[in-house]
Amino acid sequence: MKPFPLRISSKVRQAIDTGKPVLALESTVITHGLPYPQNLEYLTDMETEAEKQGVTPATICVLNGQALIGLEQQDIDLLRTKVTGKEEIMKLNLRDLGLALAAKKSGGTTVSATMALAYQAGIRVFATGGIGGVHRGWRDSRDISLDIKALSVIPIIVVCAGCKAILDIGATLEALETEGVPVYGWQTSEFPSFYSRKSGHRVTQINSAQSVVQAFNLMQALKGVHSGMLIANPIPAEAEIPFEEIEPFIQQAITDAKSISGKALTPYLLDHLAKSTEGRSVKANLALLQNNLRLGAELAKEMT
Ligand code: PSU
Ligand code: MN
Repeated sequence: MKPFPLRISSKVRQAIDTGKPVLALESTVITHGLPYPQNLEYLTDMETEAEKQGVTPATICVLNGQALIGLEQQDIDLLRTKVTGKEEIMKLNLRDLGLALAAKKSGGTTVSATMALAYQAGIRVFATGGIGGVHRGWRDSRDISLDIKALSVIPIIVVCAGCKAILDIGATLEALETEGVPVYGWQTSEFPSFYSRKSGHRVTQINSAQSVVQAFNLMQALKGVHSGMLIANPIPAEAEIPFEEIEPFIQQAITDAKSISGKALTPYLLDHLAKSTEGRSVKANLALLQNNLRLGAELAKEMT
């Protein structure tokens, strides 16, 4: 079997070859998670911040049928034209990757797709905003993100700010347990809920990068186990939107989303929140992304 084709950027290639820390970043947050132009600002800010933290950033996406690990300037320019709405850009999860390449499509990669591609490239740490999970109303819709499955079969450490409060957080944590995914709270014993530091759900606390990497390596040493690991890093206190404040906006978004399902749901809800909170949710989103990048960088450095 031929290996899945990847195009690794020159900077990422060099870092991998010389054993320097590399941090994977996803791109659905750029194509479908944040509004324009904040999404493009995020892209450049993140790349700069990663370098500042001493890691090589590997933003992962699919452009014109090529799976990219790390972006060159021309890729950033191309992504820019695509997200300004001039061309079609898809939301690609893990199961979409084969056809996306075969049919020469372009798309942002979700957590599941980014994990798969990062693993192919030999990257072991990945920072995102929030993972997908079990949607509220899952009893009827059965909407459970492929991110959960990916975390159970791809050995990568994923740093997130918890799962979005638009989900059923308790059910998401239960699903992660069923799938054998270790979930740890970064210096907290409460699972954060993306915009808020709290959720009312308990997790095991972990306090140092060394403990994370040791625990991860020991899990990998268990024969037959290939699960990833989820590190939940609460949003910085100054950027937080308290649970009680954001909840009514979420309720409204879910009510208005009645006719929306499948892949379109998460982007719809995020967009709804951005509008109803007058940009406050976007600000919080950017703050937690940056915070996760810093922790991801620390873990990537510990890993090497
Ligand atoms: N978190 C954000 N914005 C996003 C997402 C997460 O702040 O856009 C994306 C991630 O890429 C995640 C995906 O993997 O949403 C989950 O989508 P779904 O619920 O359709 O599986
Ligand atoms: Mn879904």
